[in-house]
Amino acid sequence: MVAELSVQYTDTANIPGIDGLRVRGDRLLQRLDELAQIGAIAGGGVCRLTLTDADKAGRDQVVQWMRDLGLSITIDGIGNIVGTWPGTEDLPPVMTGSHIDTVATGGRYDGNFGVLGGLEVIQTLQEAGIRPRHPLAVAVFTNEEGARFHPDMMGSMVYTGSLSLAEALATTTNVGTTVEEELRRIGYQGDAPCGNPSVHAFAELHIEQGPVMEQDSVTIGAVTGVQGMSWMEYTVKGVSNHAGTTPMRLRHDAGYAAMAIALAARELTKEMGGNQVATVGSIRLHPNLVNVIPNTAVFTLDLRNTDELRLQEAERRMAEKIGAIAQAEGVEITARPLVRLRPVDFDPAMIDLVETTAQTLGFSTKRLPSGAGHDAGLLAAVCPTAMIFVPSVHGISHNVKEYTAPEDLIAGANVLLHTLLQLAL
Ligand code: HGY
Ligand code: MN
Ligand code: MN
Repeated sequence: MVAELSVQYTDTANIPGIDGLRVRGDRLLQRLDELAQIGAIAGGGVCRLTLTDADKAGRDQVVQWMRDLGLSITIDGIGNIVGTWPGTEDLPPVMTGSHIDTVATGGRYDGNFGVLGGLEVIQTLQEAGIRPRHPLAVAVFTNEEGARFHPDMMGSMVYTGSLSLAEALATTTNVGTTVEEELRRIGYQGDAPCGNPSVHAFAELHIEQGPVMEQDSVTIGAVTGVQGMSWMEYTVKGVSNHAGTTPMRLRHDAGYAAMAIALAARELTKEMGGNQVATVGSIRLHPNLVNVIPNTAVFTLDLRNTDELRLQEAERRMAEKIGAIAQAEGVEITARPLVRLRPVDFDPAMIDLVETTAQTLGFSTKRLPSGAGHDAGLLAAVCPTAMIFVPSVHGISHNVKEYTAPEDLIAGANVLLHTLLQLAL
């Protein structure tokens, strides 16, 4: 889906004192390090699952930094935090930001880099005495990861109106708590309206989380869009029996069926080729005992593709494979959709802006789609949107070993600074 919107922006090259402006890289790295201490886990990673105490502590820290910058802070009904620095004119804000919730084995840059990069840009402009016409806003979207409560990008879905607040608040985990209960518990259920935002343009700074930029030795990614994703949860019902006495021909093994489906998903990616990906990331067996044939398996299947028709084909072919496996093993399989997002194409003028801004600053660039989901994928429906990528070492992410070189982080923040300036001046 190409955003029908397009954006005008100011060429700032001839504005005195602008083109030499750079962020304070040391301060950005310092904040990244400080935020990473909240929910720190062994190996240098971070566990700040959404709406947990660690997420609250991270939110409190970012809100404090926003207060220190004198931003006006709003919190909406799903807990999205927006810190705004007023412009010289009462115009729709130019927005940046991302998320600070992480997966359980997360790195310190995924999401956090986009939020702290936005704060660094505002502080740099404040210190330079440059106040743009448009307000500048930094958003912290709730539950981008979707690791504890599905779907992912929940906060930006509600912010842009593609998921109702009521539906999001009622979402439960498999241990019974709801999003609303957890938001209240950590004190982040706000009253700012959500669902119909007025944003001039949105640019998200993020690590690539994949190997492409490193392979091509590129510093800045001008992201063309976000691939589509389909998350399903399957529940397999079989028959528990003795692992030793039950002949194979009499088994209805829920665990075997689930794992056969995982194998079939891998086979499907080989059959389809291209950039079709498939992941069975979580699986629970019951009774989960060494000598009992499982009667229940609950697992998730994450399918993604940059092409909507290919993603639909993958979904269709997996449904056929699952039906055949269920019939052969004599088990019952029910499916629960968790999230379904079509591929998104970013506004061409915004992609051009990121690319030319990075090249003007002297950085190598590459255009590429995002393999990961992002809040920008939702903002693209309501305003001209872009993403700025920096490389991930060895393409690792959602892993404590996630790492991006400091010079690349600072390069990305400087591209964000000048991209936002051209949109907001
Ligand atoms: O799953 C994703 O791509 C994102 O990290 N939520
Ligand atoms: Mn992210
Ligand atoms: Mn992530």
